Amino acid sequence: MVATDKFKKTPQTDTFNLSAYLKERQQLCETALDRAIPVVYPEKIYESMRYSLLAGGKRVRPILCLATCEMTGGTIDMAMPTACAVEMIHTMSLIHDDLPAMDNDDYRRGKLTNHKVYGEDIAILAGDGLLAYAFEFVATQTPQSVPRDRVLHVVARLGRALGAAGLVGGQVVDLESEGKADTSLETLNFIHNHKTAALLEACVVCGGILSGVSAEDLQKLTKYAQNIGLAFQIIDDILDITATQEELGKTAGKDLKAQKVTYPSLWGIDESRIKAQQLIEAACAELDSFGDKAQPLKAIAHFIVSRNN
Ligand code: GRG
Repeated sequence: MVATDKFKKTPQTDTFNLSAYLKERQQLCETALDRAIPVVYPEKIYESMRYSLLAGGKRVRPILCLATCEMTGGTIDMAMPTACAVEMIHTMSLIHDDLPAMDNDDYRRGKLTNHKVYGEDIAILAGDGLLAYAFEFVATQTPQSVPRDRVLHVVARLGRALGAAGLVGGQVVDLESEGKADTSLETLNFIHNHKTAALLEACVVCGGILSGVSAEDLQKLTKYAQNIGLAFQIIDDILDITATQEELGKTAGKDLKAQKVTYPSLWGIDESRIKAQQLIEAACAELDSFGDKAQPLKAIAHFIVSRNN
């Protein structure tokens, strides 16, 4: 995908041009993802996997993984296979989330959803294919210069983030909460800490694991990521109310229709924005000890609350 102007509202500082940084990183990720999955027999499944994977998301997750690895002394090459894997996993979760049995959506990333184009059977399998390939890709494509125990650690960390202790668990409670106006803040936090924040956390933490960070720094990265993860979801909830279908690339106003309790439904839009901003400030404070090297991750955190899609 050609880098678009989707980051044009990104905040700038005198010393760090986030728009340029994001566009460059986005392009690196697009190229790597395109190369990662060639179309071979049986073509239909590879085409279906590529249809959603290359449909032009913001690539926040792989960029977080690359940025963390670099900030902590590693290189883009060390982290690129894991960065591709987290985008494959994220994409599979979107494909399954959009299925009629779950959120039942017709549009995603500005295009018809996978099951609308390929049918439910192939969409389920495309998600399964992306999930399995993500782990294969990390295990086989991470450069040999990265010690194998780090690769094993990444595989385990990703697995934990996705299963019943992570995305899957969050999705289950989300499905159970639909239409329940008495969903508590505690339940809402559980849903989004698992459904959204767990993968964002894994992206950051895995970037650090690949470069071999200390346990102390891993703890700081974890706190940074948990804070941006929750802020990401608060903004997602706000955008569902305030943004158009064109801006979002998916159906807008779905939470209200599904009678879902959201952060803005509990706190109002203004208060939700304040809370998201506070989470971003707390996230950035965790990175102070990394000095100037933390500029990209801090700027990405601010982008998360200023984005319009
Ligand atoms: C992972 C095994 C496994 C199963 C998936 C369906 C499911 C279980 C979980 C749902 C997870 C989900 C869809 C969470 C929502 C996360 C979210 C805020 C998505 C939007 O992310 P953006 O804005 O989207 O980064 P783009 O398109 O830019 O990548």
